[in-house]
Amino acid sequence: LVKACIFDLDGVIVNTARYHYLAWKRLANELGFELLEKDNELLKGVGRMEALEIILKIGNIQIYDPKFKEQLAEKKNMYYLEYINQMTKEEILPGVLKFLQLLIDHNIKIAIGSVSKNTRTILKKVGLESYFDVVVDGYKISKAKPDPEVFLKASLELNVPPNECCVFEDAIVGVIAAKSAGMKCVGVGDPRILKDADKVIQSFENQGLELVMF
Ligand code: B16
Ligand code: MG
Repeated sequence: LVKACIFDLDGVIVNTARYHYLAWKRLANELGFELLEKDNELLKGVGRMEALEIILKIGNIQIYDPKFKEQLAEKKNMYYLEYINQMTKEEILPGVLKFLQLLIDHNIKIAIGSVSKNTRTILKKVGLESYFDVVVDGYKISKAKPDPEVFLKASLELNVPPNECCVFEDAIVGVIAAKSAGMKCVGVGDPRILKDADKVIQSFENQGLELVMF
C-alpha cells in the first residue's frame, strides 16, 4: 500500500479539460484558425504559456512580442474562468468522492498536484477546498509537467518519500512527470494513450484499495 496519493486536477478530479479546450478554441477562432478536439490531447497537463505556444504552432502563427503573448494567454484565461465560474460539485467525476473517502478512512494522505493557477478557484467551486492534506498548484512551481517538480513538491509537503506516493494522471506529460519523480502512476483514461502508467483505469467508479497496492 502506498502512503500518499497525489491527484492531478484537470481531467482526474473534474473534467475541466473540456473547458480548457473550449477556451483555447475560442481564442484560436479569433486568431483565424480551427482547433480540433484531437489537438486538445497535446494541451493536457502543460502550463498555460506552453499551451499557447502549441496553439500558435497549430495555427501557423508567429508572434515575437512576449507582451502580446501574455495578453493572448490572459484572454484565454478569461474565457476559461467564464466556464469555471459555472461549475458545481455535480462536476466532480464519477466515483472520485467515494475513492477519496476510502483513502482518508485508511489513513492514506491525499494531495493535489496540478500546474493550473486556477486550482484553488476550481476546488472551491466544487466544494473540495478542505479535502486535501496538501495542494501544489501553478503558483508553487516554476516548471510545468513533464518536469517532476510539481509531484516532488507534493511529496516534500506531504512528508512521504516519492517511492511511497502514487500519482493519478490523465495526461501523457503527467505520467512522464510521475515516473521521473520515481512514483507509482495510475493513468485515468485511454490505455493506448497512457502507455507508460503502471495501471490505467477508465474512471474511479467501483475502485477499491487494491488500486493503490503495488
Ligand atoms: P491554467 P493539470 C493543467 O492542469 C491543464 O491540464 C492544462 O491543460 C493547463 O494548460 C494547465 O493546467 C494550466 O492551467 O491556465 O489554469 O493555469 O492537468 O496539471 O491539473
Ligand atoms: Mg490533467
